This record gives sequence, structure tokens and C-alpha cells, in this order.
Amino acid sequence: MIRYFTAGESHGPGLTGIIEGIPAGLPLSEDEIALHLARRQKGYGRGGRMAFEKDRAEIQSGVRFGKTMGSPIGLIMPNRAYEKDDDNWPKVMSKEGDGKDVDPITVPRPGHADLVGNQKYQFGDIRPAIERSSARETAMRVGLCSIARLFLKHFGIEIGGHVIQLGNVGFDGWEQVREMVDPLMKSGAENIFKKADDSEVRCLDENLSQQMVDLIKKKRKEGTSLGGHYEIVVTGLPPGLGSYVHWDRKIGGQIAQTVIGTQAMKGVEIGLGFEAGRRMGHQVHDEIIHQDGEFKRRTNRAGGLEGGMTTGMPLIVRGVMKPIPTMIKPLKTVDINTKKEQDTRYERSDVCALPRAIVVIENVIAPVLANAFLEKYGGDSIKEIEQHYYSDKN
Ligand code: EPS
Repeated sequence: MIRYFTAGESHGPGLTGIIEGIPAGLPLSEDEIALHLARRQKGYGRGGRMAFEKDRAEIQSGVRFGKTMGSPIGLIMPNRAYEKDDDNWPKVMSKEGDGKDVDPITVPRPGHADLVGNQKYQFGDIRPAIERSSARETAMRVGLCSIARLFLKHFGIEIGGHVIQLGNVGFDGWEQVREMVDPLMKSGAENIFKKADDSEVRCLDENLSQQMVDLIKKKRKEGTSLGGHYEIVVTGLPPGLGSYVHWDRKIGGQIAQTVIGTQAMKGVEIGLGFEAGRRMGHQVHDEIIHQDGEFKRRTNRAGGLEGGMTTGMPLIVRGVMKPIPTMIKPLKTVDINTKKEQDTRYERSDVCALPRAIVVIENVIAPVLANAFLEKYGGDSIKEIEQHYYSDKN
């Protein structure tokens, strides 16, 4: 099974990652990993840092002559901020010394891991919590998970994502999104991300995109931040991945964990999600049809999952990202040493990271689906899995 780990701090020398369980024989290059790393760095609403971080992962192990070997794949990715910045990061993040010459950060931001991170580890300094809870870590997660995504793509399974709501600007409900997205998905979900990437905020509707950009501009001036809702779609999944038998093998549950396990995510829906609770049964369930030799659904309000298993219809996952907690306009907080009320301090940050965050979610759901695929069709090599998969399909 596929497992992965990341290590690294936001302003340390760099990020390190290992993914294991990728079968042997998958074509893999640094350029392919770089595609989604570069996508993660683009999007309106970024702060200053993305102007100089040019993420590219170096493959350290697990690949020979352009193909995976079945052994753990190791990646490293430097933080340019470490060397470039005027903030003296090598000193602030030094592995040696007693740190007496570095001022501790003592003013926690509401909504960030700052206060609880310090209560938990008793650092007396918020810096370590800032460093590891930072969304910088998602760069390595995208790098690692993009390899599982390539594995899925080898079997015709494509992933795409787009923004449906940013602050108070967005689509007018489920049906309006379906009208825009479903025709595009017919030739594979990658069309969704390719078209969404044309928009600075990764929204498929041009008019809404402009309104979202304007909103970010306005909120940046006001010194506040924004979040929003997104939708991730996956096409090409065969029916029957996952399980109705055990709670922990239900795909919806595994996806929910990986989505909410990503920085700043506060909720997840499958298909109609919460809207299903406002409708009657006939407006929720999808009628079954038999077409072109396959069982299909007339609609896909279930979002491609029934009983914790893939139906063969596109998987539709929606999520919500909260606004970034670092803001120019201060909130009230309490200094961890003096216990006195004061305003939050401002660190360089993004105003809205939603257009970038959807690239993270697109990628982190890939290992979940790849594992469910391997559970059903698994083998040690791509060749062996092809035999299992295509003999089952024929
Ligand atoms: C982040 C704060 C910013 C973001 C960072 C996440 O970094 P800095 O404090 O150095 O300006 O740029 O995101 C990334 C570096 C990245 O690669 O996504 C935070 O506090 O979470």
C-alpha cells in the first residue's frame, strides 16, 4: 500500500519526503512532478514569497532509467527563503547553539496553530509551531502525491479541480455548477484543471473570476483575508473501489480524512453533500440506466460513491477552506509570557490561498484512490496490475 511522509520547516533549509508502495515500472521524471508543483505556486492572492520560491523536487531514490523500481521514492526540495531572505533564517532556524540571540515569538495569531502548538510542546516560543504547521509543507505533499496521481493516470483516471465560491462570490447552487462542469468532464477531468488554470483564481466562469479577483483586491486593502469552496472531480474510476463492508475502507471516509488533514480545511462534502439534507429523496438519488454496455446513473448527485464504493460515475468532492489567519488588520490576542492583551503582529502572508490550495487537494486524494485501486487490482509492477485490471474489464 502507498504511504508517505514529509519532513521540513517553512524557513528551514528545505523539505524532504518519502513515498513508498508505488509499483515498479511507472514512468517518472522530475519534470512530471514539477508540473503540479508549479501549478500550486500560481493563483491570485499570493503573498510575496511565491515570487521567489521556484519549487522543483529532486528525486533522490526509487527511480532508475526513468521508471520506478518499487522501492521508496525520496524527494528533496530546498526553501529559497532560507538563503534569500533578509530575515536571517539560517540563524533563526539554526540546528546548533542555545537560541539566546534569537528573540522568541510570543504573540499567537487566533486561528493558527501558534497558541495550542506552544501549549502542547511548551517551547516558550511560537516559532516552532509556525514553522511546521505552515502550508509550506504542502509543497512536498503535492510532490509526493503527484506520483500516485501519475499512477492513476496510467490507468485512465484523471483528476481536476476548480473554485466554486470565494468569499461571498460564487456559483448559484449545485445545478449551475453541473451545467458548467459536466460537459467539460466528458473527455476527462484534466480538462477541468487545464481550463481552471486559465483563470487567476481557478474559477471556470470568467465573470465570476473577475468578481473574485476584485474581491481579493478589495479585501487586501482592508487588511483582511478570504477563503472559499472548491470542487475536485475524478473521472475514469472503475465501479467497486472501496467497500461497503467496513467503515475504515469506505472511500468517502478516507477522502474526508485526507481533505481535512490539509492545512486550513474545515469541511468536506461528497456530491450534493449538505444540500442533500434540504431535499427530498426523489431530488437526491440518481436513477440507474444501462447504456453502451455499462450501468450508469442519469444524474450524479451521489458524487460517484454509493455504499462507500465508487459507482463508475465521476467522483465529486467539495471542500471549504477558511480564510488565512495572518492578517494586516490585527485581532486581539494575549502575549504568552506577559498574559497581557495586545494586537496580533503581522508576518508576510497570502490574502487568499484558495486557488493554490485546490492543487493540493487534487493531489492528496490521489494516494487514497490509488490504494483502493491497488487493493482491487494490485501487483508489484505496472505490468502485473495491467493484467489484473484489463482482464477484469474485458
Ligand atoms: C505560510 C506563510 C507564507 C506562505 C507559506 C505559508 O510564508 P512566509 O511566512 O515565508 O511568507 O508563503 O506558503 C508557502 C511558503 C508555500 O510554499 O505555500 C503560512 O504561515 O502557513
